[in-house]
Amino acid sequence: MIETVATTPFDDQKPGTSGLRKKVPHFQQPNYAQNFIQSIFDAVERPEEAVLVIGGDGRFFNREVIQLAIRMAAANGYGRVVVGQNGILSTPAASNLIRTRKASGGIVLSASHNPGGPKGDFGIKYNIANGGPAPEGVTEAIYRRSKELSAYRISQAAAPDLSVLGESRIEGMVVEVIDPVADYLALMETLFDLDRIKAHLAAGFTMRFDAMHAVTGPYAKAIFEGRLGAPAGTVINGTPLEDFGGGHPDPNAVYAAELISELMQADGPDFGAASDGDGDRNLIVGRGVVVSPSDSLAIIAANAHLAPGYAGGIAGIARSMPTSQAADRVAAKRGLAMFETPTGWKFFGNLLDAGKVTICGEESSGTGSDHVREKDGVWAVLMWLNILAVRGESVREIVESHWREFGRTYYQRHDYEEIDKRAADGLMASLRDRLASMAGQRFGTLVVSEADDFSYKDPVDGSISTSQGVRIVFSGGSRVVFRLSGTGTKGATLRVYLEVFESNPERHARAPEEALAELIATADVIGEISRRTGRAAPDVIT
Ligand code: VG1
Ligand code: CO
Repeated sequence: MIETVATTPFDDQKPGTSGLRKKVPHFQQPNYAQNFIQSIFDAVERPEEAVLVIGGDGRFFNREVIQLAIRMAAANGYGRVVVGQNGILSTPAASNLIRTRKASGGIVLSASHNPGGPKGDFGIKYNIANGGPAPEGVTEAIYRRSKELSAYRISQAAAPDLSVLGESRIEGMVVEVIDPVADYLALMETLFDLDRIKAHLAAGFTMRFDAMHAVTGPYAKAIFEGRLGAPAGTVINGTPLEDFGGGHPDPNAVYAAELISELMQADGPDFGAASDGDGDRNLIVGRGVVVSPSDSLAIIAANAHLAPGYAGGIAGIARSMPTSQAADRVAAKRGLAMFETPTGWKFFGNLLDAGKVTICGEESSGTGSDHVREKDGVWAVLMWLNILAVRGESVREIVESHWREFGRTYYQRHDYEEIDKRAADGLMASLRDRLASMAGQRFGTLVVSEADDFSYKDPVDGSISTSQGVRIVFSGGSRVVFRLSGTGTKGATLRVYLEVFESNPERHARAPEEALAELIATADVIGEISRRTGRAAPDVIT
């Protein structure tokens, strides 16, 4: 029996950088999740009897919302739902399934790297038929619908048991419960020389992977310990938990500190990696060296041809605007196309679909390629392993030789979290007001050469996105970028991105904080950060 339930709209269901993200209690308000899911079903393009992929990162409240989504899909004319066993699907695995199963879209339940549990964060993200995050035109349509919604449709039947693989029906709709890893592993087989990596591991190369009690646990165990034969225990924190074991599933120097400290030991593993809540981010560490995500993007772009799936070379590279320009230097030297997009993976979709780029990346630990339409944590780890197996060098040797060839781009991101929203808006407004008069101003040894508020015109569909972050470029190419996060759930988060280029190899061994010291001080002067936020230092440096 299908029921139509009367509801009243919420006014805060505007998706941010990556879907709708709120605290769990906020999502638990009566009809809150139902309204948003109905708004998706009403707003998106889908044929009759369409296929819908549903999965999530296993965080608290996933189970309830997956049941709702299945019952609502059955009441809204979908023909088939493909769902991961126990509701588990990493974001890249969901993207892959949407593509291979010719689905009209997918719903991914995740708040990514944000903490989980009853007081933690929850999120709902919609991906379109190409497997990628809904572009702004679609998220706007969903938001508009959410503001006028008066009813939602739901089946009164219970959703099937998601622990059992196979097909069942609810109303007329088929529910297909699948192994979340199998299709994904099959895709990785086509891209990488897994046998060669396996041989490299068998020959004594050692690694550690921290799944942070999040979604990549089952993937990592099946791929690294299963397919590649790494010893049991290679994957740590490999069981997905609803609250991520009380941790913060964000693979950076702060939350993956234990993994990093193991890799900094002289007798530590050769290679370490971690992924985030929903499996789309990656951290790459070598013995004695943490690879910055911007460098990782550049190194992957320069070496991708060593993996069989990319042996023909890559078409081009795209990076989000705040990501360092290290990848641009690879593109320039190798004669590759280079694109600079706003923050968020949704801006890469058109470039990938049009074949303009093969490799994409963001400074926030996101790297990926045209194999899916999301960033992909396990993919990045396998790409590094493939490169390491072929080159037979250490991570440190690969990083240092990259710097010698292309120069080193010192980089840091400083986050000021949960600051007062009005203070944050005031800071950005003041910067924007001063942009026109900034060029030519001198701060210590730094002279501003250009200053603007980044806007982007999509080269494929011509859509324009404005106010994507304030960029201040100094003569010599150093850069500071200011932007507000679009994924937080409390107050505002100010992100300050800093980079300095160094071509001289004799100056490549400095600590980033030393190389960036003058720029950091200048960013505070220009952005009036401490004065306006009351903070003497950032909460997180990555
Ligand atoms: C952050 C990152 C951005 C990333 C987004 C989603 O957004 O900066 O690069 O695409 O998270 O990543 P923001 O607006 O907070 O800066 V994930 O792993 O949450 O899907
Ligand atoms: Co994520």
